[in-house]
Amino acid sequence: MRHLALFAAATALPALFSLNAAAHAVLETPAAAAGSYKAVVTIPHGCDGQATNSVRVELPEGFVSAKPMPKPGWALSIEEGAYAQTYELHGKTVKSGVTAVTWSGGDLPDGAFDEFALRGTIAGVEPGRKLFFKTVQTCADGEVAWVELPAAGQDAHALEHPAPGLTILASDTEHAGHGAHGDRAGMAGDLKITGAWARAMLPGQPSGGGYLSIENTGSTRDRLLSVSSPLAGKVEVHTMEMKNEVMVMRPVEGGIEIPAGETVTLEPGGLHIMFMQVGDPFKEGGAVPVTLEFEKAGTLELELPVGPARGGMPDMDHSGHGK
Ligand SMILES: [Cu+2]
Repeated sequence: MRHLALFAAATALPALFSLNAAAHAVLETPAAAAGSYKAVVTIPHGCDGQATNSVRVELPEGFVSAKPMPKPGWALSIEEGAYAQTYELHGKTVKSGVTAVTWSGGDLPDGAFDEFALRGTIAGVEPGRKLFFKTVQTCADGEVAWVELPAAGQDAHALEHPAPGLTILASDTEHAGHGAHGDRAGMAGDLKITGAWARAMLPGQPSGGGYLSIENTGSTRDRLLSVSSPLAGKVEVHTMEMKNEVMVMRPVEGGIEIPAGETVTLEPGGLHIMFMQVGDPFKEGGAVPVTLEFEKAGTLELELPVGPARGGMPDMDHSGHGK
């Protein structure tokens, strides 16, 4: 009965996603600007029905000073080496670091998915370029190698086993728009907006996601009251949670609090901006103008560059992962 009630309630919401098996290994956040980045590789299924026992992720040049996240039940091994380039990070010269990470000895059933995470810094990569995290999962009798790279001009979706890709966005000062309150791009009062992007939508898809971080550099709390865009009939801020293996999104009531001195991040799999009643699906490489309205800082207009459609939680790309 609880089940029925949940489904009845859920269908009344703007969107509902079931946890079906996704076809590809992807990065949870498939677009980011230079700076700190958490690479979360999602392994969507096993090898031909077999459980996955190890996962090796090769780190691309340009993702430096990386540290893997240990996983209970999995042994961690790290490969280190020299980078092709030398990086200046926080006043230090960085020439080498982790180049690959393997989580092994685990048991991830074919019918389940899991995430393998690393934190590092994106450096020395031009906006618009893509970094690829080649990933190989090994099972008892075989492996699945997510290592194919698209040729120039080729659609990565045409590949059978594409390597998880990360699109590098222009840094925020370059793409953020004009603050109504100040002369610094991406600033509204004490609030600083970074890492803003929107996900490309597929033809016929009526709604899409937007993501950004809001840092409150001031000493009083603020609140994001609303988001609007001329490209969407309706825009809401959503939370996302798992209920009985069903991903349910619901609008946040009363806005989002931005506590003093803290950063609130809207990202795939969590809080996000939901653009609804979108006439023309957002296309990768485009931009979505938005107006953020804050309780204290007032309004801020900025443009969200449109990143790739794929990536994110395997069930949340709104596409069903058809080929
Ligand atoms: Cu949503």
